Amino acid sequence: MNKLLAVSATITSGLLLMAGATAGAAELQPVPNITDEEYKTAQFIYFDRCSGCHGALRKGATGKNITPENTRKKTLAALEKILYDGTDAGMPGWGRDGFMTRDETNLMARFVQNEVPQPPEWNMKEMKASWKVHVPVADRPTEPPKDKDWQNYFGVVLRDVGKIAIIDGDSKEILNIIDSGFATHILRTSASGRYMYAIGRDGKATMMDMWAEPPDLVAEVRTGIDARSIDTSKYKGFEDKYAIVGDYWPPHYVILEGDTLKPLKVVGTRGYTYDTNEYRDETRVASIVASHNAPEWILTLKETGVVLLVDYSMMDEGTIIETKINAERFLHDGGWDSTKRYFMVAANARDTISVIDTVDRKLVANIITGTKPHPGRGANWVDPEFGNVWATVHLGEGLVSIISTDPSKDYAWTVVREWQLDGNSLFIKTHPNSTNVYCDNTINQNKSNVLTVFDLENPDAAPREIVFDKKVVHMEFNKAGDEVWISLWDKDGAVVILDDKTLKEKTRVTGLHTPTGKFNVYNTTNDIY
Ligand code: DHE
Repeated sequence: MNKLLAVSATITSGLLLMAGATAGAAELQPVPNITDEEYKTAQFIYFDRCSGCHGALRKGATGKNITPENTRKKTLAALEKILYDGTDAGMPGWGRDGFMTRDETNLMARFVQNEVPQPPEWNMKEMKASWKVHVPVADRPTEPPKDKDWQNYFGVVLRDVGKIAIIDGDSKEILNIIDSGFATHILRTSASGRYMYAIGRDGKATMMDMWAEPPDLVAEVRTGIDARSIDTSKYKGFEDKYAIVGDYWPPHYVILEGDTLKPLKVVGTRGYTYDTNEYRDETRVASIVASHNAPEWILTLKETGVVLLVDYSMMDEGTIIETKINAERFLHDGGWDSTKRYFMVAANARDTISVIDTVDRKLVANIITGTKPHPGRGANWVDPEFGNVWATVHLGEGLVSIISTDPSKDYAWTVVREWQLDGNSLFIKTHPNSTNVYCDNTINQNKSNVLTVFDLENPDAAPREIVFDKKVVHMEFNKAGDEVWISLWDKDGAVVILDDKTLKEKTRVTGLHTPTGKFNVYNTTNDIY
C-alpha cells in the first residue's frame, strides 16, 4: 500500500465513525486467520487511516469502539462492506473512494476482529536518541533578513510528502521546502515568530529558523509515535524558551528546549474521565494553546474531557504545576476568543463547545452547537447586532454556529446566530481587517471544490461561492489581512491567493504536493484568526 496518503483519505482517518453494520450476528464470530505479514501491513493501515478516530486501543472517541468484542458481533462480510462503502454516520468509504482495494478492506475487517496490539511506549531514552540539532544556536543568524518581511512568511504543510514549504507572503516565492514528520499535521511559531515548529503524525517535531536565508531546519526530535499538536511558551519573560508537544500515543506531553528541541520533561496524561471516573489508558492530548496572560499552556485531554492548565514558570527546576478543569468529552480542536482570555474548544463527539476562562481558571459554559463542531482555531469578529463573537463549522452538518463571547451581555456564551452551509465543513477563517468569513466544504462530496464566503456586515445575506478546479481545504490570511490563501488539495496542488476585498484570484503558487494547513508567521504568533 502506498504510504503517502492520497488526499481526502486523511480527513478520513479522523473524521469518521465505524457505524452499525448491516448484518448483525447474535453470537461472536470466530477470530479470522491473519498471517504475521498481513498483521504488520494492517497495523500500518490502521495507524494511517483509523486510529485518529477509533484510538490506538480501538476503544473509540470520535469513532466507535471497535474492539473484537464489538467487531466480532458482525460478520466479516458486514465489516468489509462498512470499510468499502462507508456509512451515513461519517465512516469514509475507503474502497469506494479508491484508497483501499477489496483485498485491503478484507484484511482490515479481519484485523479488527483480531486482538488489539499494544502499541509500544516511547520514553526519554528514545526521545534523546532521536534528537538532532542541525544548526547549533551559535551558528544561527543574529538578526533577521534585512530585505524581506519575514513575519509575512507562510509555512505550508505538504501533507502527503511530510514537508513544509516556506513561502514569502510578499513575493510569493517558495523560499525553501523542508523535511518534517510523517503526514505533518500543524505548524506553530515561537513568541518572537522567529522559529516555526511542525508536528508529524509520527510524533516527530521539527523546528525551522525564519531568520536563516533561506529559512531552514535547525532541530528535530521524535516525542512519541503518534501526535497532533505543538506550541511554545508565549508569556513575557519566557519568549522562545520552551516548546511543548502533545502526543496521541503514548498519551503524554513533552516539554522541549525552545531553541534546540532538547527534550526536558515528559508528563503522562492517562487518567479518569471527568464525569464517570473511569480509567482511560489512552488519554490523548488533542489541542494546545499558549496563554499570553500567564506562563501556561492549555491542553485538552480527549478521552477524559479534562482541560489541563500547565504552568511552566518553575520549569528551570524541572517542576510544572497542573490545574485540571472538567469540560466535556471528546475534546478536539479550538482557539482563543478575541481577548485571548477564553479558550473555546470542541468536544465534538458531544456536539459541544466548551469555554474555559484561563484567568479565573474555570469552565464558563458547555454550549451545544451542532453535529460535531470542528473549529480549527475558530474565527473571531464583531457582529453588527451581537458584538464580539467566535464561530465554528461542523463535521456532521452544514452549519456555522456563532457564539457571543462578550461576558457583559446576558446572551454571552450562547449561539446568537446560525448560518447554513450545503454540507459538512472542516475550517472557518476571518481576520480583524476583513469583512468576509470563509468556510471550506472539503468533506462535502458534492461541493468539496467550493469556498463559501459570508459577509459579516450583512449577516442575513446569502453567502457567495467561489468554485475551484480542485478540492479546497483550510484558509489563512497574510499579515496585512488583505489576502486569503487557500489550498487546492491534490498531489499536483497549489495555494491560491485571493484579494479579500474583491474575492478575485491575485495569483497562485503551483507545484505543491498536497498543500494543507497554512500558517502566516505574524498571525500564528499573535493568534489572529
Ligand atoms: Fe487535524 C488541527 C486532530 C484529521 C488538518 N487536528 C487539529 C488539532 C487536532 C487534530 C487535535 C488541533 C491541534 C492544535 O491546535 O493544537 N485531525 C486530528 C485528528 O485526530 C483527525 C480527526 C484524524 C487523524 O487521524 O489525524 C484529524 N486534520 C485531519 C485531517 O484529515 C486534515 C484535514 C488533514 C491532515 O492533516 O491530515 C487535518 N488539523 C488539520 C489542520 C489543523 C488541524 C490544518 C490546524 C488548523 C488551524 O488552523 O490551526
